[in-house]
Amino acid sequence: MAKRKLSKRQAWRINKIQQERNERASKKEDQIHHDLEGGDLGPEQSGQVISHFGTQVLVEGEDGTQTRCYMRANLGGLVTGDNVTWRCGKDQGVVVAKLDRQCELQRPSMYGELKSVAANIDFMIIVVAPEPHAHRNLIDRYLVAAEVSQIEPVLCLNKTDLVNDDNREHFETLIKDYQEIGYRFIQASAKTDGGLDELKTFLKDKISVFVGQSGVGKSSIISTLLPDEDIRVGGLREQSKTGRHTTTTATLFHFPSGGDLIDSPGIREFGLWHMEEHEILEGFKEFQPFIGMCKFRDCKHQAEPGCAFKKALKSGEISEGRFESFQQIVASLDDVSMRPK
Ligand SMILES: Nc1nc2c(ncn2[C@@H]2O[C@H](COP(=O)(O)OP(=O)(O)OP(=O)(O)O)[C@@H](O)[C@H]2O)c(=O)[nH]1
Ligand SMILES: [Mg+2]
Ligand SMILES: [Zn+2]
Repeated sequence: MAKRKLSKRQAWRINKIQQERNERASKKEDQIHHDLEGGDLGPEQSGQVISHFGTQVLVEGEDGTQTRCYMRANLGGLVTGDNVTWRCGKDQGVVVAKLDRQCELQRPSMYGELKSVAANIDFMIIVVAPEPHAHRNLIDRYLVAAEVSQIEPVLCLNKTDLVNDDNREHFETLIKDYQEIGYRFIQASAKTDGGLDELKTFLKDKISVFVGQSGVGKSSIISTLLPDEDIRVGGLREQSKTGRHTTTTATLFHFPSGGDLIDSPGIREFGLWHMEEHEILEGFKEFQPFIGMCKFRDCKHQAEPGCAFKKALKSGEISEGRFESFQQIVASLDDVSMRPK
């Protein structure tokens, strides 16, 4: 992983962006006060944040209609899935309060700023596919984030129509490994409609966020589950090496029978720089019985005698792949000079 040191220029840019943001926010505040004094706003009502556009959010009100809202600067940021109190104006509304989040999925931005991706989620559906190739380390990073945020992760292999004699064994092993740890692993194909009934059944009445690399088919799955919604799906050329992403903002959709699905933009890397080593360890579910069991309290689980992890590796209680992933993530923590404070 590349080192993320901020150059002077980058730091200056971030500062400048922040300054501009603050100026814009204070202008918005003035507008809010103006509207409030003019009595142009309707009564307070509850709502749910459907998506986020820069300084505005799309809020769904009690009657089910969606309104673009600006938000009071003191709200501290809103994300898709947030429950809010808001007031409807003539063309747009104002969010006046954010309700406490039950849980949130967070990740650091390229600049080390900790950002929320979505709030109040029950399930995190980690989508992988034969194309683009499923990296174990990325899966493990998502799993750590889910475990630490207390969101239940579910793995989903999409594009099963692309499983062939060359890659079948790879995916069978992958699925078996994660199922043995105790994770649910679903197989689906958005293209052929295969396997989606199973997904539909257990997503009912829950709020689920779909995550994974760009191009694995998150939007395609959601669009197959919700055929009436207009959801953008990437063309193959768009998904190629240019690094372009089709979905650019997290958006929430309702299941007609109850439950919500949040589509999120694909990412190549899921940074965990904001976490401590012990948190990463806690994110590896099957490692739990071995924590604190090494002979030396400061054991690095490398070549020390009496290492409980090395023993578990030998006996097969921990897989080589997951242990390598753990070590890779821990090594990447040292790579970063700037972590969010
Ligand atoms: N063969 C096959 N192709 C699929 C399947 N599901 C999706 N695709 C294709 O994969 C490409 C990417 O699909 P998207 O749904 O846009 O992927 P995404 O994960 O939402 O990507 P981002 O929004 O960029 O994160 C599109 O060309 C889809 O048609 C599938 O089950 N089988
Ligand atoms: Mg998408
Ligand atoms: Zn050890």
